[in-house]
Amino acid sequence: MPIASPLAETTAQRLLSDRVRACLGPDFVWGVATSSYQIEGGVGQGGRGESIWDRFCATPGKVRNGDSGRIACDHVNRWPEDLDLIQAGGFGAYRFSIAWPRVQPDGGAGSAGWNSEGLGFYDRLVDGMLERGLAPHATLYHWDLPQALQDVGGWTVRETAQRFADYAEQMGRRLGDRLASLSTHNEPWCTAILGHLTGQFAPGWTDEGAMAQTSHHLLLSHGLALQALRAAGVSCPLGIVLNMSSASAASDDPADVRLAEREYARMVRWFIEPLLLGRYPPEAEWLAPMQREGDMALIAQPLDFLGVNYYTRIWASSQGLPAPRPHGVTDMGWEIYPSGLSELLLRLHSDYRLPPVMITENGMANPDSVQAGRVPDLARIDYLRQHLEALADAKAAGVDLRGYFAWSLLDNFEWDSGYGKRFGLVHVDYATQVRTPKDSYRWMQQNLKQVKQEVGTTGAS
Ligand code: IFM
Repeated sequence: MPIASPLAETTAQRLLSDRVRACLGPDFVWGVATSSYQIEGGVGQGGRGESIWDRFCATPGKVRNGDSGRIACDHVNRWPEDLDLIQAGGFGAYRFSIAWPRVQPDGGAGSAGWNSEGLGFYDRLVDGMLERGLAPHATLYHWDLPQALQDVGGWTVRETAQRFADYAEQMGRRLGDRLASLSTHNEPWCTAILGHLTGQFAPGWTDEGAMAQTSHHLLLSHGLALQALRAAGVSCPLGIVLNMSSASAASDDPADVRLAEREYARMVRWFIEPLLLGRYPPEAEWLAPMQREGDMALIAQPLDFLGVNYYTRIWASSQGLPAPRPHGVTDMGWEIYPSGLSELLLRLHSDYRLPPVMITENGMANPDSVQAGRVPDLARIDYLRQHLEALADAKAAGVDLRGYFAWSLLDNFEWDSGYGKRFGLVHVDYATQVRTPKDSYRWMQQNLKQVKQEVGTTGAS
């Protein structure tokens, strides 16, 4: 699909600097990311089972406007057009997720078995990427648990971890030889905290014990899945995606410093230390999930890569003082804090022996609209540019950074915010499903064109 690049000159002048391009090329993976429930639609069709998000959305008061993923971006039907957009943007990779209830409608809780229509959809999607020269990076769980598993306890019961490993193995056998990477979970923090403590996300629980048990079972399911995938001979790189933030204390006051460390332990260390060190951080012993002997060793399977999703920082003020926010906030109300990305990566790099890292999500919500055929989302261009600069800083300082995926390819269903927040590089008119590339898409397209030309002239592969 030909997509012209009429970028305004002012915007074009703000392309990535030579330093950043040099640092993030030539083998760097440039991609865009989405997730199944947020874009696919096709709910209740093609043998797909019910997911916890279908149920949550149907519960009055849970999602803004009563929105749901029933149609979303109609990606189940429009995927060829969406892959064309990724290719035309100059990206080399696509991070997507598999809807568990589409391929195994009851998650293994009953006798439904595997859904050939759902499996066929992902076969075609992956082949479609390969035909367009896009590297497929799949995630197995981006929050759409089969409702049938929720009905028997969901992530609070240990059995679900084994169900997940069975599902992982099946998908690995089916797609593994065509994937560039396979991640088990996306942002287990969100499933545990937002799904089981604050109730903001499906399944909408507000129970601290359930939250702790869920986080343990998510990690356990990751370890069991990696074991099963490797035993089945799946050879693509295997990893997990964590959402992480740097933490800033509002002042040198020990109370602020302690608070920053506590929040960082709860968000970052609680998940990464079981994975990399085989134990929970002692500072977070307030959470005491039930575990069995050997669980921690199971969780700490070798990782081929770590996916990091970064959006904003943690601001810690024991006095409740607001963050200064010199770069402003996004439409989600999240502070824009680009240097937090390099601060986070450098801290991880100094605290642990990290596997290769990919930034698997980064982006912003902006109140975008189509104006005379264009979407002038200059704020997003600034956001991307500043975060890519921070990324180059971290890479230059020694972090083994392999790739960057912008969140998101398309405007999509933003969970409890429904369709009220737009994260896409491409605008979606939900009434007509018309896709309009935003200026940020064209900006990325120009940068990637330049990166490719430079690679061509240096002869790098
Ligand atoms: O839309 C979400 C995505 O599903 C997970 N990471 C954060 C994004 C923005 O909120």
